[in-house]
Order: sequence, then structure tokens, then C-alpha cells
Amino acid sequence: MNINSERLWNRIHKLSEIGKDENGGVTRLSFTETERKAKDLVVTFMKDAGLAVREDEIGNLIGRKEGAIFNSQVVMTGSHIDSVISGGNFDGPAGVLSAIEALQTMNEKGIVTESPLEVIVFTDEEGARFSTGMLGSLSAAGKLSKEELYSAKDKNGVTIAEAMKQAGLDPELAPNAKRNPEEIKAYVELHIEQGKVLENADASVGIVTGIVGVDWYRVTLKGEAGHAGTTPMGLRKDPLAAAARIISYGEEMARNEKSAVVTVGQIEVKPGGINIIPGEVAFSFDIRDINKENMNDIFEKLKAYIETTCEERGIELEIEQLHSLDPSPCSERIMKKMEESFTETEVQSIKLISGAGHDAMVMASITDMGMIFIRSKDGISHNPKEWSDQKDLAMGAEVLFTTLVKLAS
Ligand code: HGY
Ligand code: MN
Ligand code: MN
Repeated sequence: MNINSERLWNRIHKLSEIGKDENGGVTRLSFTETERKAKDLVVTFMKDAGLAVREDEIGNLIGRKEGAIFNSQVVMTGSHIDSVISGGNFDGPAGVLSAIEALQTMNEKGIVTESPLEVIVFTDEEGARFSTGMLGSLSAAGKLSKEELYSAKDKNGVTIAEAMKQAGLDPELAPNAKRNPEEIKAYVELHIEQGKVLENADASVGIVTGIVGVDWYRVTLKGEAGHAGTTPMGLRKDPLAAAARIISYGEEMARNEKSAVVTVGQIEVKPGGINIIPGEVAFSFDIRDINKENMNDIFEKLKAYIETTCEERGIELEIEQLHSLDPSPCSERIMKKMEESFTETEVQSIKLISGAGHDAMVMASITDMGMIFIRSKDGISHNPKEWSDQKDLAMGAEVLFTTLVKLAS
């Protein structure tokens, strides 16, 4: 094995100390003090690895290793270190720290590839604070509208732009984070699988063939607040009762789907008194599938059901799309290099689809993209119990190292 498994494992645990919360999970939201501390720690790892470090205008952290041919296209690798609320220690950091380990190993072994290599830590992949997501990779791909920085708000009403300013960034300069696609040769991301395919196959590492599309919506239903005791059932305009039917309908529809999934992760009830019929309810829908037409078809059916239910109950409705990422196939060229790397590292090569969204799906819009998955214990993620074994992480980092050397040579 070329990479240093102990060093990588120790870095995962050092990083997991930053943002540890009372449930034993980690909460590192974008543009917060906690995230700044995590980035500062990663900067020290990048410097120890011998990389030239910079931070771009949206807060992406970049560690660069020069190649033999100056100004040739760069091979990029990385992931994120922001987390969901009370998430696990591997979702994001596994990819960032494996990437740093791979480049540090190249430097220590005196390996100079033709192309330069960059490790990138993307800002706000999860969207946990502002319900948007992929902020850093969308900026790098030139797909982030500056308006979104001034409109998306966190639960305290702070916009992304205000949060950026508090973090010492100028939102007006955010578009400068856009990368020139011609300068990029490939993007490869190592990530935990967050599912059970590798565990069921008793495999450490897998090659991702494609990433599902992800659409996020917010549904707001406005009815009439009223007295829980004196308002007859037939005279109510109860948005929460309507929401309950709509959420069950969405779940029922998804249960009959082959691969699509539909999730309601957020719901807010106003005014929220035990003895008050709610006046307003807002809830989220997360719709995913590898087939975009199917995602649209599911949304259309959901929208029709929402409209009928609200019509029958005299409820006003608003549906807002918060986020939309198309399904992204992985590059055949990169998968082939990964296959060769698997053979050299003697790991069995399992191919699988990613049910989770990643910065890689955004980078796929500007360059050839590939992903390596490592096994997740019990398929658990977005949960403090998220876990990957040291040997699986090391095996994944070794395959990443070999793949990057191939792609950059
Ligand atoms: O939502 C996702 O799939 C990813 O964790 N951002
Ligand atoms: Mn995640
Ligand atoms: Mn992730």
C-alpha cells in the first residue's frame, strides 16, 4: 500500500472533533465559526502535504500540486467538510482527506505527474443551513446565480450573502470562483456509499457508474387558524390535515416506484399551539431518481394531488423549487482507469449507482467525472452512527491515489 493509512485515519478523527455535538454526531454548517475552524485544520493538512493552498471567492479551499508540464489541464479531486445537522464523521471528510493523503503520498515518493493536481474542499455541499446546497461546486461550474446568495435564508433569516460577509467573503465577487472548463482534465471524488450495496457484496470499494438527479421543493399551505374546541370539523381550513394527506400520498406513490425515492425532511407548523387549528404549514419534498423524466412525472402527479386536496379544503398553496440537479453519468474513461487501479490494488470491482447527491454531479457539467465509494457500516449516513472501517478507507484512498496518478500522467 502506498498511502499512509494511520495518518489518514488520525486526520479523520482530528477533524471529527470540530463541530461534535451532544448526540455524538457532527454539525458544521457553512460560513460558521465551526466550519472556519475545520477549514483551518484542513489547511494545515494541505500544507503538511506540500500543497500550495488558496481559498476562492465562494470559500472553496484549494490545495495544488504542480505538474511537469506547466499550465496543462488540472486533475481535480475533493469533496466537502460541511455537514448535515447532527451528521456523521465520514460524509465529505473521507473524500477530502483521502485526496490530501493521495497527493502527499505522491510528494513523499517524488512522483511528478505531467498534469497538476488539485484537492478542492467545496463550500456548502449539504445545503443544511440555507436549504440550497452544492454552493461551492455550482460556483466553480459557473451555475450559481448571485441572486440566490441574497435570497436564500437560514432559519434566523440570515442570507447567504450576509453569512459570507460575516465569514470575511464578498458575495459580489462570488462569480470569480467560476473555473474555466478547458483548464480541467477530470474530477474524481471519493465518498462513503451511504447505502448497503458494498456491505451486501462484502466489498471495501466500488466504482460509481452514475449519480441520481435531486429535486428539492418547498410546499406552503395557508388555511385558517382557529379554536380547536369550538370549530366543527366540516368548517375547518386545516393546512396540517391537508399536508398529512399529501405527505402520505407522496410516500405511497414512491413505494410503488422501482428506483425513485420521495422524502419529506422538514415541516413547520404555525402558530403551533396544541389547542389551535394551524393557520400555515410549510414542508419540503426531496425527489430523486436516475431517470429525470420519471422525476418530473412524480412531481406532476404530486402537484396535481396537492392542487385537488387544497381545492377541496379551501387551502391556498404555494410550491417553490429550491434546488434541481440532473442525473449525471460517470465518465467511461475515468471508470476504465479505476478498473485498472482496482486490478493493481487487487480489490474486487463492484459497480453501483449513487442514491446520494454529490459535488461530482455538478462537476460533471464541466469536465469528465468519476466517483469511488467506500463501504458504509449498515448503510447508515446523515446520522451520528455513520461509520467506515479504517481498512476500507485506506483501500479507497489507495485506489484514488493510483487513479489520480494514471489520470495526471
Ligand atoms: O443530499 C444528498 O444526497 C447529499 O448528502 N448532499
Ligand atoms: Mn451528505
Ligand atoms: Mn456528502
